[in-house]
Amino acid sequence: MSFASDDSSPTGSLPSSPSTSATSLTDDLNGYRAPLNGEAPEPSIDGTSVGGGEGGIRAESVDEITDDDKKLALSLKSQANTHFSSSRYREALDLYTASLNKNPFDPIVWSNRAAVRLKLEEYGLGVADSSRAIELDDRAVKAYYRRALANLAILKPKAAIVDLKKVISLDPKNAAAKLQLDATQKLVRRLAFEAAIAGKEEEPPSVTIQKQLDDGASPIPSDYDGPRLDDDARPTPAFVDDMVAHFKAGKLLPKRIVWQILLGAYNVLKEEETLVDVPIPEGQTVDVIGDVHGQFYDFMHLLSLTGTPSPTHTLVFDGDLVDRGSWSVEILLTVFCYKWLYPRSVFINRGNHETSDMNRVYGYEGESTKKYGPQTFKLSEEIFTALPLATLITASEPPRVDASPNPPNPTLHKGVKRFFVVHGGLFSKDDVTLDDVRAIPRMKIKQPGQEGLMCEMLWTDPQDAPGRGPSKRGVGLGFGPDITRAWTEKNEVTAVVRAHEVRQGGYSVEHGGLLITVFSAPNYVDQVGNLAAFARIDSSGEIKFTTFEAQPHPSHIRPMMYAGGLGAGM
Ligand SMILES: [Mn+2]
Repeated sequence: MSFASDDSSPTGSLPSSPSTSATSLTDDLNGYRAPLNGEAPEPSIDGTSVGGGEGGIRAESVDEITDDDKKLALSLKSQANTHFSSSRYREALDLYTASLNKNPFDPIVWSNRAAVRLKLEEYGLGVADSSRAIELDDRAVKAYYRRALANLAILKPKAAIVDLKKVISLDPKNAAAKLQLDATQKLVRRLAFEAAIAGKEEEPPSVTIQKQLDDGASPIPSDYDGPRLDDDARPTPAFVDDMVAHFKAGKLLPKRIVWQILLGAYNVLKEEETLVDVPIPEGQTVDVIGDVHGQFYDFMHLLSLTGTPSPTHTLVFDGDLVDRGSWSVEILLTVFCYKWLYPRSVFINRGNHETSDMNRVYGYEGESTKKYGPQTFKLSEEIFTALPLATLITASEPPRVDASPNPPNPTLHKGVKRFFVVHGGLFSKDDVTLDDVRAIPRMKIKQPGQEGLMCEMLWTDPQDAPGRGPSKRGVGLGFGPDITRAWTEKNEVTAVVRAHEVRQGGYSVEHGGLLITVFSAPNYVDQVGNLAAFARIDSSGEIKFTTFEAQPHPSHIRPMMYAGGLGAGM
């Protein structure tokens, strides 16, 4: 399916620069496709059944494979290795798959493809590929190690420990595995300890900290020369600007101010519904921002493109503000400051990284504790439970007659478009309604766990195949275009807008225009080389995308540097 690009489509007042482009939805209905993507179709989700390649069937025994095919498989493997070492993971993935289609009996290729799966955060598939390598060679050290990392990433540390011990028994000098085993064992002990003390009703951190502030504890140091808040007063726009400049200079705030900001935002967030209604007043726009993951310098560039929020300009952050990038605290404080300042112009959906167990593994706990102490982490854990799970953005004017034809014959609600904005995606059941989402007692449930509506909204991903399928991540599930169509029609939703998955071009439009992905962390974890994007929806419900590239940041501060040894190599 291809559409002529529409040069006359207005790009609004979006700033443009050589690294920035605004495109209309009509420019790219299919979203990004890597050049090689699809040339080596994966036969099934576990990659073990029928081969694609030139339409052949994967050999069932090694005797069926000709010497030529074995040679070709090795050549494809070495090409894949080259792409992998240059961080071209999609290309590497396709070439490893092509190699496996020629010769599915080479454990190294399965193991190498598992390494790509880790880079692409397809941890469920990473477990499957490394398991296949181990079936073919029970001494495949790297495969055990990769399977351990994949299990660790999906919070199965006990399974990881079994494999890490195996690595060390096969390769006693493996320092990385020893470090990882040690950190993982500590994590398991800590989780057991926390489970044991959980339930003993303690005073919530927000209450303790408010009392401390009221009692004058943690006063602002006399030599502090940064921005200040008046007690009990909302920040001003000038305060936020000064705070951001302070952060850019590599400085910290006094704990007192950090806590004032966190509590200020919390008091607003906890009063919101689980599904927040966001109307787009006539002539205004709402910007939807995907994962930013602690990449502060990219985040500031993003805000320069969207413009800062104001009473007439709304921003919706669709989760995953924190973890991985090492300025998660600075981003959180900036967004929370704006939320406190403009409660009806800034909205924040919870992502799967605004959760306690992910924060332990991916850096936010380490970072916030290092910068502002353990109480600050505890307070943010509590605040994350108050983040709404979804936003319903509703246009105020009917679609324009000259609107983009995507999606064709849009589903309207009372004559206008509306968009369901959620971090992950749709559900394991067909009959979930907007009222069901609104009724989720998010602050009682606290953490999304491994199943249920909250887990699904934070974790699921779209898939090309119809129906539902296992999650390539190992958490949540995949939902197909038919699921999206049925759900949007039933709920009178024009399209689902979500984040959660990196897109090489910054965004994608799938499922016949009904499923939009926006990812706002360019060159994700300093490695992926992707563009980032945000979506701008106008008051008639028309969506435009702006893409942008990564910005330089201080090079001594690396992603995952606060992750405490866990997740090395991920
Ligand atoms: Mn996510």
